[in-house]
Amino acid sequence: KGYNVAVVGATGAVGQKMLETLDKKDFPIENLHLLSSKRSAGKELTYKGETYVVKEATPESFEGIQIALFSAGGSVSKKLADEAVKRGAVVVDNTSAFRMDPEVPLVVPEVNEADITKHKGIIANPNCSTIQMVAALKPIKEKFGLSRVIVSTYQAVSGAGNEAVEELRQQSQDFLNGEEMTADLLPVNGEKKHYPIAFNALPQIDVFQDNGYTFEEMKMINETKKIMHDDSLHVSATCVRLPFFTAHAESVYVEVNDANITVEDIQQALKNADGVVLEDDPTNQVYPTPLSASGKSDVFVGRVRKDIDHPNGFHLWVVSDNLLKGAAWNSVQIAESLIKNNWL
Ligand code: 11C
Repeated sequence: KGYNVAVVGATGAVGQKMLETLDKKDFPIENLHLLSSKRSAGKELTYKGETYVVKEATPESFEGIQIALFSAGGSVSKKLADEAVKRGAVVVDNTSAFRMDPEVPLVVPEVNEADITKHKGIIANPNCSTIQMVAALKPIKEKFGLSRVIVSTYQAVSGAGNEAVEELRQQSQDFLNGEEMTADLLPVNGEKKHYPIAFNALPQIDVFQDNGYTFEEMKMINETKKIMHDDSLHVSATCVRLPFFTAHAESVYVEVNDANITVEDIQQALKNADGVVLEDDPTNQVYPTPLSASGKSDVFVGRVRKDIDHPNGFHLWVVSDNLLKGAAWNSVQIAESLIKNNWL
């Protein structure tokens, strides 16, 4: 038996990966509805060899829909998610619109799948850089306890959408041709200032908050505590955009609760964890990179090492495809879990 599924934001960077993932995982679909904002309506997309015309998402689009995967931006979710729920759909929302709402579970299935049971129609998919980090933190916290996390990210431009990918491509070409680079989009669409991303590093992802952190950094901090059910966990983040297309990398410093834990203990815990692949062999230069992780669903971890000074401190290098585990695959996994466990 298949389900009536709507993909909202089907033409975007995540929406396209959503379709690829549904196809690859052979998600049981009876009827597929591809929806978007007014701007992208009318475009044609193919799914399993069939052509679909993308329609503008309206409240009525959700009549008869059982599962709605939203990734068309927070304002679309705020406007239409409740309308979809009213009509009987369960919404998996890939925007930041409802993530911190206490009524809405925020889920990474490898970490807190059971939270899905508490849903009242909407389940939030966390921010991409949060998802890959908590997938790696979960086995460490479970086995050794966790008191502190300090993360610095190295994030791909596709996190900012297809237009940011195009901006990097254009600037790279211009720079190599000896021409002036123009910056219209990054670091943040609509901000007063824009800086080139090609051959650069931008320490701003999303807008600044009053406390001097960016919204991306605060997402990592707040979402991590919510997903891991631990408000006492100390989390701090610095998020940086770099000039590559796909997969976010993160340098993650953690403090565990026991000073006797070894690198091998951490490696073993990661090796046995769902959705995590340990690629850690420095003598043979084995570690994950954005290029090696691109196109794959797992979270890859390498460079596990003990802090030089702090007996409870460890450093990890965590890499994952931001559009797959960071977005489309995590959403589809939540939808699979809804079906498998009869939680729809
Ligand atoms: C980025 N992490 O790389 C962001 C994109 O809250 O879902 C994801 C934004 C979000 O720019």
